[in-house]
Amino acid sequence: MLKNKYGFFSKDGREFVITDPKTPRPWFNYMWNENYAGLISHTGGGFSYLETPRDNRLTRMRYNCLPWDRPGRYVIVKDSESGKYWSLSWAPTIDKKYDLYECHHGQGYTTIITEKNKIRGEITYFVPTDLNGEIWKVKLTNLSSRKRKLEVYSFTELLMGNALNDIINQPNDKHFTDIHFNKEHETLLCTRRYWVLNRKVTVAQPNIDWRYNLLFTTTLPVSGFDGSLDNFIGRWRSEANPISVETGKMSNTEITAGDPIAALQSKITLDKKSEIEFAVIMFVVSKDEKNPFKASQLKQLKEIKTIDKKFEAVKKYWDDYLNNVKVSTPDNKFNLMLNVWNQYQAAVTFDMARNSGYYHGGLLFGTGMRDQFQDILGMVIAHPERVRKRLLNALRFQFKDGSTLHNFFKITEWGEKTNHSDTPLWIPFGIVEYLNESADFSILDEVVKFYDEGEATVYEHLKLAVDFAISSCTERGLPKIMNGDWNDTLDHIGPKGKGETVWGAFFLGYILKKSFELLEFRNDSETLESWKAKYEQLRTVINDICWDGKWYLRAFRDDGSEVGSQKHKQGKIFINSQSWAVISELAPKDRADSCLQSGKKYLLTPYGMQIVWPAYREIEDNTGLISRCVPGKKENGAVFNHASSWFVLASILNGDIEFAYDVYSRMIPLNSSKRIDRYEVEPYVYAEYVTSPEHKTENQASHSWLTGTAVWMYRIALDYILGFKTSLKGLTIDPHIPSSWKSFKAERNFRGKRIILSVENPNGKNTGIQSIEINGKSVESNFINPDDYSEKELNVKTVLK
Ligand code: IFM
Repeated sequence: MLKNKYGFFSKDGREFVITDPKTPRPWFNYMWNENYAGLISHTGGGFSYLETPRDNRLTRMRYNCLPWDRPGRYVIVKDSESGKYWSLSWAPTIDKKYDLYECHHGQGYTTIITEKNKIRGEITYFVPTDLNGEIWKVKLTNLSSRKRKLEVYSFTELLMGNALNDIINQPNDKHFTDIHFNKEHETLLCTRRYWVLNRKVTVAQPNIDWRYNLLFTTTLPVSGFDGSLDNFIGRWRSEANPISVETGKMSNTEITAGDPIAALQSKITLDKKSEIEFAVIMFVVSKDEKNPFKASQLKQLKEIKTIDKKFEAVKKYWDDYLNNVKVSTPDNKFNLMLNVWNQYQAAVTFDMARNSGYYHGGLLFGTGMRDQFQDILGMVIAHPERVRKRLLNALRFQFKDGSTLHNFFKITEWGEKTNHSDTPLWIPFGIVEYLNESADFSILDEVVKFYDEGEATVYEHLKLAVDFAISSCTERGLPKIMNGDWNDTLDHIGPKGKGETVWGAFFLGYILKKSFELLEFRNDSETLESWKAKYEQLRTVINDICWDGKWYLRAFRDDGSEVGSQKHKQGKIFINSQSWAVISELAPKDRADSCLQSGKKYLLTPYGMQIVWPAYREIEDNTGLISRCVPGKKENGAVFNHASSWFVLASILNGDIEFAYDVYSRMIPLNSSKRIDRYEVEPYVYAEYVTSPEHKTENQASHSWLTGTAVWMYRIALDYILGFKTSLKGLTIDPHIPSSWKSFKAERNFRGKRIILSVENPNGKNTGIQSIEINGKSVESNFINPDDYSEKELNVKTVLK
């Protein structure tokens, strides 16, 4: 069984079950559909929002105060006879000892099971596929042999509007709240009479309405309610001991001002050994709906069978999603990640970007353009139609000169132009990957408006992005770094506009090369010729001036001084220049060998590859934030998993497959988190970084869930290790596996077909196909064009030589 001291993976891998609530940090999960989303911790913490966590936050979560992971979505049960009360999610009444505590984080739902005072509680939180809201389905079982009188308190602290404004202007913000109890429907109807949709922090107050009503209800008969946080909790108390729960008396306050809470009380009696099922439902409807109760078909929604159906639909959605890829290799942990958690995390990053998590408060970033065009890599296999929509939407944030906003916010459609040099180049990356998967070339002729003025086809948007990057090179032909590149913290290398990025040169080369197949397909020979020439020019300039003897430099400052050289005291070697030298195919073989060898020598840690070595210990104003960050963490020398995954890819491409797999395996969360009290964060998903040996908190991880690592680890495994390499024309089967694997099987959907691959490796090889058979017939090439086959399933059998 795959486990650690706080929990284990269920047998089918679909759940991580936490058995001790006192985890080192709150361990989160997500529940969401295309519009409505929430994060949910193993103690019921987390917040919900509609469309965007900054401008349309529905419930509160406090980031900068103790106790952490508060507030949340709580159901407190009270024994009316003894007066004892406890939470069905352990928090907020955490001082109580439970006979059983289990939190099951699954895909799109979290179930917390507790036993306390001879009452078993099972609470399942989920967001239905077809509701702008969430459901907390509860089952209570009386385990005792006497009748029990219980009170049930369901509550969540509301925000309803702009979460940034809630932090900076709450004392004024609270004069616009409205919460009323509708007796007929036993439902709290909650709203706010204004909405701050400012693009930045400003004293200007817009004169507009929050467009929604939020409904909070339960399927149980309601015996009391509260819309006032102050009255429900009471003076000098907290969620852990609300006065209303303690006294059993709800104040039935409807508010027209004040801090809002949605709290309902119900009273139930449970015969001995009997059980009851009920649900708490929270959702939003547009104020355009004159009768929100009718619009939401509340009556039907409140039926348990409707709720069960909605939960089944969530489960089916995830069964279908995960079914797109199935693997069975000799490495259980690899299988578990690929079959469930890595695929799932890729779906989370697709929808949450870097914008809503325990480590991403949802106030600052919105959706990053660079992140967005990578985050499609997972979802594109399961739902290319969603990716199509996403690409078309994101392209609206490009300018007519080919440059882009760096990030954008939904609803306000505002973002910042930060002039990071790499950002526009992720546009072609995402479009080509979409085409590789879907072969939907029609997208190229869609017309999309620019953020400033005018419009162009998707194909033109793509070319403009590349041409903008080419035109942003210095006289000697390297890309200007401008305000940074993929590494956000190399942000003061070129303030005068002369500094150059060596990684950016490799990346530009990679994007050019990646586009050649498309240019050929479009018969765009003029562009092809000029981009090929640029690619060759990059090869020359990079190899003339960016080689440091044993590895490639990272950048040149405005004054021409180097970054990332063996001459330096700190920041001698940066990972990305080495890995992308290989990925871009711009390094000659001897240099590819040497730079990867150097990476291996200086950057390898027990948890993966560190991003730079040695970490900066002295501040370098002319390098950037990297040198102000503590050594060993974040971009300053951590095992930055996203970058580490690229080193794995480079090692595969350069033929060092045993090493590549070794690093891949070190990075798998269950391996890097072996010392879980040190590692701290969720062991079922990748974290952005793991502290390297350069800091005394070595192995502590942070920023779990929302990282580009998710899609890259997924696709490196699928495309390169298992060997399903997609291209515009089809699929090439080319595995790169550890020699210890005697065989493996893997399946993936591709352009309407199921490709079922089984690989035998009798001679303990890493790669190289000896023979290949498709549906019983031997074939010459390992390239598959699915259109050549009428069958739905392609059984591909191969042997490594
Ligand atoms: O590349 C960035 C990413 O866009 C956001 N997280 C940090 C990365 C490295 O700086």
